[in-house]
Amino acid sequence: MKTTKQLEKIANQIRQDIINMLLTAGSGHSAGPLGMADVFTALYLGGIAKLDSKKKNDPARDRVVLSNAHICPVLYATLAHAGFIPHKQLKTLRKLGSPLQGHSNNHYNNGIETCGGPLGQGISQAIGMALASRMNRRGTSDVKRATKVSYHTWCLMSDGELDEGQCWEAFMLAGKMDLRELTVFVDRNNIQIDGPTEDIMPLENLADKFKAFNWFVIEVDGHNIREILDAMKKAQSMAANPTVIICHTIPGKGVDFMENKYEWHGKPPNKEEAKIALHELRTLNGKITSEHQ
Ligand SMILES: Cc1ncc(C[n+]2csc(CCOP(=O)(O)OP(=O)(O)O)c2C)c(N)n1
Ligand SMILES: [Mg+2]
Repeated sequence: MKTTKQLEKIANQIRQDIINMLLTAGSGHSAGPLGMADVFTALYLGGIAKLDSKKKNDPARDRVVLSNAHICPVLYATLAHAGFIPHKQLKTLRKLGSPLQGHSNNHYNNGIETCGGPLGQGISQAIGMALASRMNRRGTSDVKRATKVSYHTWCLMSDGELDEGQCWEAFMLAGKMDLRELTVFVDRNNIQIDGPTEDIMPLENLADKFKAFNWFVIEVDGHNIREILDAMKKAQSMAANPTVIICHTIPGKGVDFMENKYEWHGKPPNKEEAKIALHELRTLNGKITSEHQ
């Protein structure tokens, strides 16, 4: 079991990997991946979710669905740190023939469960997986009679993604089915492709919206790994409702000139910018301390 401090250091290394990958690729998304590094670290390396690179085809493994698949650099870097893919593969991001394309896909038996890209669709896939978990356990298609769960499904979504109407149809179904086998992380970073979410399509009060759909809501500081892990534990032990963990994050986290700037939604750093970013992250790495050891 890793300490919080060790996890924080890994998250920082993942951020450095993201910068290097994007620089080499010459295209891709910066803000979302940097902002979600702590959540991905907690998810894959925090010891709560059943995700083990040695058991990547185990039917009882937990499922992860990346619905906002444009942030896949953070998924790839985390998979490397969790032993699912070789670290040196990261530099093939977006190259012809590489398993690591600009949006994630599941053709390579490397722990990635779904293809992504079209926002709003991953949540429906995740609900299908969560329902399948219940049916498998019971050996019945009567999902309402199920009592125990065989695996948990973790779905990652973004705030701009919630503008897709399909999400709300899916949330309604998960609420109706009391889908406790499902947890959604929403990257609440307040930006989307063209600007601040509240200017483009206001989402507030987001927590109340989910509650109205019969979801259990937890809000966390998306950069506090201890808080994220505690929320995951709570979500796993739910008796009835599906859980949403609203993760308040800073887009571009860790790189001063990228933080909170929607302009970094979909562009990579150039050479000079990458140098500054890496210097900042490396300096931070030396300073990481945590109250929760
Ligand atoms: C169905 C669909 N419509 C549009 C897009 C193009 N698109 C990609 S990312 C994005 C912005 C979504 O906002 P968010 O995920 O919150 O951005 P971030 O916080 O990661 O910068 C859009 C519109 C898409 N991938 N899928
Ligand atoms: Mg966003």
